[in-house]
Amino acid sequence: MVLTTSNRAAERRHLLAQSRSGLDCFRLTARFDTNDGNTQSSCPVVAATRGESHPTRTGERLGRTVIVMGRVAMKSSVPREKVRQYSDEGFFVLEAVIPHEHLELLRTVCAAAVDEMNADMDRQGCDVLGINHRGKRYFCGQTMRRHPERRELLFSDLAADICRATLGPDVYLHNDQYVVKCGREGMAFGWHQDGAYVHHRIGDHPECVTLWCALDDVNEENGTIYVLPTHRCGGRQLVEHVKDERSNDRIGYFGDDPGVPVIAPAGSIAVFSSVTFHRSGPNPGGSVRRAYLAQYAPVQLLNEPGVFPQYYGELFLQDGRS
Ligand SMILES: O=C(O)CCC(=O)C(=O)O
Repeated sequence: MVLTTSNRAAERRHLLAQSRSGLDCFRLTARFDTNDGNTQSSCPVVAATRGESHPTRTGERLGRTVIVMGRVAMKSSVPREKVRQYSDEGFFVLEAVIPHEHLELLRTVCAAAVDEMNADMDRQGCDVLGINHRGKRYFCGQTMRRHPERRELLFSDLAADICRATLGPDVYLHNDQYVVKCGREGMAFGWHQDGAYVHHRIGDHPECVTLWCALDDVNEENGTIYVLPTHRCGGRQLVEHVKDERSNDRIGYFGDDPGVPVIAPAGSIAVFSSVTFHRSGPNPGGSVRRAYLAQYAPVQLLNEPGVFPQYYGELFLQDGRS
C-alpha cells in the first residue's frame, strides 16, 4: 500500500491501510515552497527511505523550472505546472520532446527487440509468453544490455530533469521496455499500476516513475494509453491486482472511469507514477503503435536485500547530479 505522507494523520491512515493490505510501496512527501512564498502541503519529491525528506523548492525563471535541492539550484526543462500535476494527479505529458535522432534509434532497436521476442517464442514453441502475444502485442523488457546505444537517451539531461522533478535527487535506472501494439490485432492492456508488477516480483518498494515514450503518433484509434488521475480513484495507493487468465494481465481497477487518453505526436513522453493506474486500448487499424518505457527508482531495487539489483539498479543521479 502506498504512503503519501503529507502529514502525520495521513501517514497513520496509510500505515493502517498498509498493514491491512500487506502491500507496501511507500512515498514520503517533502514540503516545497512556490515562487510566491506559499508552502505546499504535498510535493512530487519522493524520499527513498522512511523518515528522510528532501526540502525542495520550485520556481519559474524564463520559462524553465528551477529546482533547489539543498543548496544546489538546477534549471529544469519540466515546467512547474507539470510538476504540480504530477503531485496532484500522478502524471503529466511532455509533447514532442525526444530528439529526432533518439526517436529513430528507438524505432530501429524496437524492430530488433520484437524479432528477438519472436525467436524466443520459437525456441519455446509457444505464441504466448507472459503478457506477450505473438503478432498482437509485445512487451520486450531489459533490452538496453543487448542494445546499449540507447544509454544516451536513458541517461540524458531530459531524463534527469524528469527524474529530479518526480523522484528527487537520488535516482537509479530500474528497467526499460518496448511495448508494441501490432496493426489490426493489437490487443488492449488492462488497468494496472506498474508498482503491482514490481511488487509481484520483489515485494515492498518505494514509488517509482515511468517515462512512456511514444514512438508513433498515438491516439484512441491506435491503442494509446489512458491514465487515471490519482484523485479520481482513491489516491496514491498500491492495490491488489488480479491476474486475467486469458491475457495474463494483472488488473487492479474495475471502475467505469475511462481515464484520460494520451493523444500526442511521436516523440512525446507520458510521465506517470508507479502507483498511477493506466491501461491501453486495442489497435484495430493497419499501422503498428510503438512505445518505449524507461523506468526509474529512488533506490536500487533489490530482489533480495543486499543480493543483486532487480533489473538494472544502475545509479543515474546522486544528490541531483548525474
Ligand atoms: O504501451 C502500452 O500499451 C501500455 C504499456 C504499459 O502500460 C506498461 O507496460 O506498463
